[in-house]
Amino acid sequence: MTATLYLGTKNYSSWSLRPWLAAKKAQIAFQEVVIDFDQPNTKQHILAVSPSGKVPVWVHDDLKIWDSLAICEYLAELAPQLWPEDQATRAIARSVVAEMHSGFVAMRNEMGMNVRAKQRTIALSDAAQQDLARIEQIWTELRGQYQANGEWLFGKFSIADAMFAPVVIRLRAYAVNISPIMQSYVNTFYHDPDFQQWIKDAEQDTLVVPRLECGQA
Ligand SMILES: N[C@@H](CCC(=O)N[C@@H](CS)C(=O)NCC(=O)O)C(=O)O
Repeated sequence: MTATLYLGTKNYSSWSLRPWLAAKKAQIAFQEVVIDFDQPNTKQHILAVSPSGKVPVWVHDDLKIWDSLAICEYLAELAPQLWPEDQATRAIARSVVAEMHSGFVAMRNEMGMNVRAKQRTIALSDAAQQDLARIEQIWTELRGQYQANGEWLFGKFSIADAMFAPVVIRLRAYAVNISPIMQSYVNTFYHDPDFQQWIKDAEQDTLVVPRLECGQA
């Protein structure tokens, strides 16, 4: 049986986007099931497939993997090109991935991922601004170092790009100033056919979840 990736509402579910994009870029076959947020039976549906009560979840026969990074690591065992080939480079990639997975809480809370939002006005706390400055530093350093090998953070697409994909959407959703290097990395995503597919799906979805809306249109 083909694997199934259970996702949250595509307009909002940043954690779902990450393994979805990694699997698409690695051309690993899967079917997807979206469980919409904030419906009367949302929790029940998620708990039926996910021990943590959260999405994303990757289900393949008896195997369930219920965390975005754990799913990405599993996908990389099927498709090792999802991590950089060189051991030291791979360690750096894992560092930025871990930093994203465990950090940037202020930015994540104040700039919720919202595909349909465009250049909304937002007042950011100092902590969120520091998160954005750190992201600029990571992207600038990596793009400077690996640009000869391709357009992604480590040249070729890797899990690091999957982990930062929701940030790219946030930078379009909210009116924040970004450097030319950041803008060119954002453009790389919007030219990517797999990423475009997620954007299209999310934009066609009409479900509005008020608690996940941030900023002023
Ligand atoms: N650390 C988890 C976080 C997963 C998470 O927080 N998922 C959110 C959606 S993006 C969720 O399932 N929320 C349940 C809900 O809002 O009902 C991961 O990396 O997968």
